[in-house]
Amino acid sequence: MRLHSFFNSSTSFRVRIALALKSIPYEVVPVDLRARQHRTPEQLALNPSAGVPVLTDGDLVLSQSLAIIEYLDARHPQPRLLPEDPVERARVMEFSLAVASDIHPVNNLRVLTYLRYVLGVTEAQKQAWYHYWTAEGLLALERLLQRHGGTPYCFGAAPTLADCCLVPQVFNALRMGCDIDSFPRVMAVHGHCMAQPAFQAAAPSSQPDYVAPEPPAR
Ligand SMILES: N[C@@H](CCC(=O)N[C@@H](CS)C(=O)NCC(=O)O)C(=O)O
Repeated sequence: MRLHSFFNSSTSFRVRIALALKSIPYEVVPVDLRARQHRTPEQLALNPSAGVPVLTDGDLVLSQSLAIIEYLDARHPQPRLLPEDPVERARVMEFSLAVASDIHPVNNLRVLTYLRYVLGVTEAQKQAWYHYWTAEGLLALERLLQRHGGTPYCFGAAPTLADCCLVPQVFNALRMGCDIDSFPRVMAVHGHCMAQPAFQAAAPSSQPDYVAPEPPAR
C-alpha cells in the first residue's frame, strides 16, 4: 500500500492514524502542497479533486479520507474504527462528518488561498476567518461529545473514525493559534489520543517529509 500524503495535511493525518491503529505497513509518497505538487498531471490522474490523501492498493486508487478509512476498516477489521451497531456507527459518522464536511472544507488551503490572493483579504482577515470557523466547528464537536461521547476516546474505551478526524483538526487549530479553552472534552480526548503510540506515529513531526516551522520573524 502507498499513501500519497503531506505531513501537515489533516486529511492525510486521519488516514495515517487509521493505518497505524491497524498496524498496516505502507509506503509514504510525499506530495508537497506548498509546491503545488497536488496539481501536477500525475497527481490529478490519481485524484481528480486535486489533493491528498490518495491510497493505492494494487490496482485500487482511492481518494477521500473517509472512504479510504472505510475501505481499510472493511479489509482489515481489527481494530474496528466503524462500530457494527447501527446507532453507535451513526454517532461516529455524525461526529466525523462534523469535522470532514463542516470544519475542514471552509479552512482548506484552496479556500484560504482564494481569500488571500483572489479576493485580496489581509493576512489578519484570513486568520480571523480561520479562527471563526474553527471555533464554530469545535463548539459543535464539544456539544456532541457532551451529549453522546464517552471516555477516554470520543465514544468510549476504543478509538474510532471520530478520533481519527478529531485529532488532526485540533492539531490544525493549535498550529493556527486558535483559542481552545472553551472545548474541554475535545481537548481531553486529543490529549489522551496523543499519548498513544499510533497517534504519535501518524503525527506530522513523525513523517518523512516533515519540515519544522520557521521561527517567528523578529
Ligand atoms: N474531503 C477530502 C479533502 C481532501 C483535501 O482537501 N485535502 C487537503 C489537505 S488537508 C488538500 O489536499 N488541499 C489542497 C488544496 O486545498 O489545494 C478528504 O477528506 O480527503
